[in-house]
Amino acid sequence: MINKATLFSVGLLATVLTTGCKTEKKPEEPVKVQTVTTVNKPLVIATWNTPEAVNAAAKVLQNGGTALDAVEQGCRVEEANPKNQTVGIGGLPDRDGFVTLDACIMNEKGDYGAVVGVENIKHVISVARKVMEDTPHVLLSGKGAEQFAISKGFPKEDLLTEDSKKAWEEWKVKSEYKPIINIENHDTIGMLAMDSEGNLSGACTTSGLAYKLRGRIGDSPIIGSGLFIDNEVGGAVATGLGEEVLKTVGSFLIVELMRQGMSPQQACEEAIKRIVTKPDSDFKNFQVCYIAMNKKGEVGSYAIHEWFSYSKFDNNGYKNIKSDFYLKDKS
Ligand code: SD4
Repeated sequence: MINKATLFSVGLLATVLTTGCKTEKKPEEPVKVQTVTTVNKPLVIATWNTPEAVNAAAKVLQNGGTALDAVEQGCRVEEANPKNQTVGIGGLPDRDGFVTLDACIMNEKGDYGAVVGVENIKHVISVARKVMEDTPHVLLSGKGAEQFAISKGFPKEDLLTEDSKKAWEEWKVKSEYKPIINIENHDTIGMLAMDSEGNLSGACTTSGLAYKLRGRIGDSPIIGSGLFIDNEVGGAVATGLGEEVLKTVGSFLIVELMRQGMSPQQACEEAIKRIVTKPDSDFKNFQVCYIAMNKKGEVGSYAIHEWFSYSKFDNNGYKNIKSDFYLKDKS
């Protein structure tokens, strides 16, 4: 998982400028410090087995694009995929039959934009980016977010596909209102990328918990919970039962733990530990998974339960990584 071959070296380039003029001595130029990274780039990781999305993001990076463009383009692939019932068009609705989407994006400067509870607009990740870049705000919700998207030229469309409608109608027969994520059935896409400049960005997009209460918002669009980036340190993104991620501010926690010296793997494990060791934690009945990347291009991942996997693209190509990174001792 962790690329031990990754090298990270810092070189000092001192530039001494002379004016050739003895009478008029220019102040000495500051020493220029150049960071030389040989990280295994381009580097993209994402939750679940999402080859199309990750390859699309990698292509942006290979063409010299920024990490921000890469994560946006990658997430758009899943938003447009009607077969992914946790993201974009085809997302499972809330218990009243409305598909409502949440998304956020964060760049290397620490800027962030998000939308929550948006109906009728498929590419909410791009709306989130517009919030970040074109408004003085960071978070728009519901109708206002939809109006904003329409004002920016996003098309309005019905997001409830026949398959998702059918699934909702079947669910309604029993109407089990317990908001527990089935451990095998969630595909929110959270993505982190590092570009050729070594800059990090991240994005996360979801229709949230299937059959949620109308108005419910999870972790995915919330800064520090579903996603956090600090370009000095690294980034983290979550999937799973959002309430638990929100209560532990999981992604921010992981980045701060990496800042203190933990590897991405150790930091993800610690963030899961915070959830499962809470008094009366019902963790045997829900799933939370994290992925993280640091500035050296090391990555890590940890989940409460089995069946989580993540996607990685580096200069060895695409890989879906399903290894042993979940809590084994559940006593
Ligand atoms: C949420 N974290 O809304 C999201 C759900 C999720 O794959 O990750 N689904 O709580």
